[in-house]
Amino acid sequence: MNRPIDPERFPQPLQEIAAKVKDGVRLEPDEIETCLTTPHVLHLGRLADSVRRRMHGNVAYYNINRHINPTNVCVYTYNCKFCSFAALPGEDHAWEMSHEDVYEHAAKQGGDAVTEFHIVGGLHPDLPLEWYLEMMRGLKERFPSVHLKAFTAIEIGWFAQLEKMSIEEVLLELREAGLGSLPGGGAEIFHPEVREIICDGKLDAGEWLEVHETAHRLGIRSNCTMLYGHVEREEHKVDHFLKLRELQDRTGGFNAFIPLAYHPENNYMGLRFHTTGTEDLRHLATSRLALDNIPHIKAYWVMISPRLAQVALAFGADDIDGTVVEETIYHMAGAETEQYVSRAELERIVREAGFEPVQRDTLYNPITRGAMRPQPEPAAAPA
Ligand code: V47
Repeated sequence: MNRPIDPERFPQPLQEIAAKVKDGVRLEPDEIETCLTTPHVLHLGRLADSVRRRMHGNVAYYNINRHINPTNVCVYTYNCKFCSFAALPGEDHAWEMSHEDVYEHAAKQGGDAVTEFHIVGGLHPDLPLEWYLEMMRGLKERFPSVHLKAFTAIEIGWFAQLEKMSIEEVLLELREAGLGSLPGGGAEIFHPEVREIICDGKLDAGEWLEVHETAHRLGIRSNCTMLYGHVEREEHKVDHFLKLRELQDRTGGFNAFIPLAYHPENNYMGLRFHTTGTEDLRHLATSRLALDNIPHIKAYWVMISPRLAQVALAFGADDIDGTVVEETIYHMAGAETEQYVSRAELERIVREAGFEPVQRDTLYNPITRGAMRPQPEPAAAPA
């Protein structure tokens, strides 16, 4: 049930924001900053929940997916200080799958009917674009109905650089080989003050946004992310939200936003703290309020645990990602969550939190098992 908001019942710093949320008015930068810093997390959650219910009612989405990381060899191993996944060629923890390894990995799904392969990897210095095209064609041949959500903007930029091609040419070749959509990784924090510290030399904000804008123009949908909980300040995150919101106003091509909580183990950042539960909930709720034009906010259970993902459904999130099966990026960075959660368990988690689980495909079409279920209207961009 979506109870009406009464702004007067909110603590002072949130009253004007509550009035705007009630009327569906877009938040200004200073108001987004207030959301990011408020100690009144439950009140903030209440506001995010009212927006989430307006957009999606009582539905919470999940999918049956499988992560595949063909290689972790990456030329940016020393640039991306926060990354615990990457390795230089020849290092003990470096791996490179063959095409056959990828297909074998893809087939190890267990009993569930997978609808998505989420494929990302390092920037390998010796694997040409053709290697990836062949891999995609091979996957499509073996698993024709599975959506390939593959390659972050950073990988797309790397293919373009390696092959001396434009971003558009790379995307067209990948689409021809079976690419369905782009995942949201690699965005980190757009602001150059932060990028210089955590990922100097990597694709900058303009280039990341250009990859996604080009994809959207070609009709390829994508997700977007923000990595928080390290050296960034509030104004950097506000800037990040505004850049995503502005691109979405122009293209409408983002499906989901995923706030990513920094994990500190096994990397060169020199930070020791994990984010806290309230910090995670505040970022999820702020995302729902700030990104009024992005339809879905994902609480990625691998990162914040299935327990907190349940709570997140009442703090603005409407999606908990999927079965995942085998995750490396967060587990190499110290995540203590499971590698796999079954469909039955995802549904139990959602139901127990008071929401209605709906299995979706990558593009958020409900997967009907039995009666047809209508897709909720996407949120209209505010006037
Ligand atoms: O780009 C890397 C982040 C991202 C760490 O699109 C780290 O549906 C925290 O983008 N601590 C990859 N974060 C994951 C990602 C993603 C995940 C789930 C769903 C989707 C989607 C996308 O993970 C990287 C980087 O931003 N990351 N290292 C770390 N130590």
